Parts: sequence; C-alpha cells; structure tokens
Amino acid sequence: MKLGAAGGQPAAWLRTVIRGRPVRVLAVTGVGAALIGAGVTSAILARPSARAQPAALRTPQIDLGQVWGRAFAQRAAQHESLTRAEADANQVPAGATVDRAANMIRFHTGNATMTVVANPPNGRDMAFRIAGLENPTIQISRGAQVTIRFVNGDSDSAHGWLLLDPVVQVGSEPHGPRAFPGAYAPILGDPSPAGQPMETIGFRATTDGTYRYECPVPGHAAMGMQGTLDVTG
Ligand SMILES: [Cu+2]
Repeated sequence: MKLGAAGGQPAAWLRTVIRGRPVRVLAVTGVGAALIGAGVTSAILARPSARAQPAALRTPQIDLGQVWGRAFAQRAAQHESLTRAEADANQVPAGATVDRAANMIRFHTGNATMTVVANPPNGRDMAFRIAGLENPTIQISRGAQVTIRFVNGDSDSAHGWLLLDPVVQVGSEPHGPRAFPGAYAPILGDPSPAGQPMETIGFRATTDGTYRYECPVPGHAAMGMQGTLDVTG
C-alpha cells in the first residue's frame, strides 16, 4: 500500500499518543485507521459514511441458522425420516389433552412425553410444532418427569430447544438461565442421508412457574420460535 493511495483513498501517516504510548496512525479517509505502536497492532474503524464504505466492511447480513445448519449437520446422535417427523409433529402425546382453540396442551400424568418438531414442512415458518399446534402453551403438573423428543424438521437451518427461567428481555430477544437441569435440546443442524436430526432429552419439572421455551439460535426466538410452559401443583 502506497502512502496517499490506500485502496484508492487519500491516506496520510499521523503521529499521536494513545494511553501514554506514541503511535503512528495511518489515516485513510472514509475507510478507517490502522494503528502501529510499541506492541500494538490493531485496527480502528472510523465512521465513514455508508456510501463511502467499501462493501467488504459493511455489516454482513448473516443467517446464523443456515451457517450452523451446515456446521452441525451429521452431528446428531439420532435421526428419523422426514415422513416420520411430519407425523410426529401432529401426534397428540399420551396422557395429554389438546385444546386447539386455546393453542394449549395439558398433561394429566406424572410422565409428560412429547415430540417437538422445529420447522416441519407444511407448517408455519419459524415455529415449534407439537401435537399439531404451533408454539402451544404446555401445562405440566409439578414434579412430572418430562421427556422431549426434539426433531429438527427444517431442510436448511439449525434449531434447538431451551427452557428459560426467568425470562430476561435483551433487546428483542428473550433470554435467561435454564429452568431445570437437562431442559435443553442441543442445536441440531441440517438433515443428512440418515434423516432429520433428533435428540431426546429429559428433566423433572420440580418448581411451579411460567417458563418460556425458545430456539437458542440468535434471532429465531424473536422471529417466533418461542412459547410458554406452565408448571402447576
Ligand atoms: Cu431456530
């Protein structure tokens, strides 16, 4: 890079002092500045206008779900066929009643076993399907042992399932600590020739409360992948 022609932008070396250290700053109009000092090599971006900013420096619009879908493909412990995943997504769990008008599932037994399918075909995008409902409210008795067969029914995006308590809103995203030990299905990637990735998890719902389940892939809860799980005595 020649002085005065940094990427076609006017440039000049400046001398200044940062935190007591003399440094040389290569100032490049409309792009940023590179700092070179004693033991310091770092880059600071100035605030060029969007028009002047080269495309490579603009904030990329990355869909982490798709990136992680590819990264986590082939890593699931279990798989099932897409046909089976679609059937599972609509299956009413044993020991439960479904109120479709209220979008609610109520378990009446001490063992609550259900299949949760993320983004199955022929359903609403960015939603969990359980017993034919999208993101239903799930009611469970205190002390119940909960078993969840979590299936990623998507063709090209990673998804997970996480139960939170309490819910803390960070920007547009709900977050918080895990509600109960084990109440987390790991992020599963894209399907493989073996089928849709699947993981079975279990936890005991020991404490009354209203908890929120969500997909932990950044942005997905805000796009709709969330619902409520109530534990009552
Ligand atoms: Cu997701």
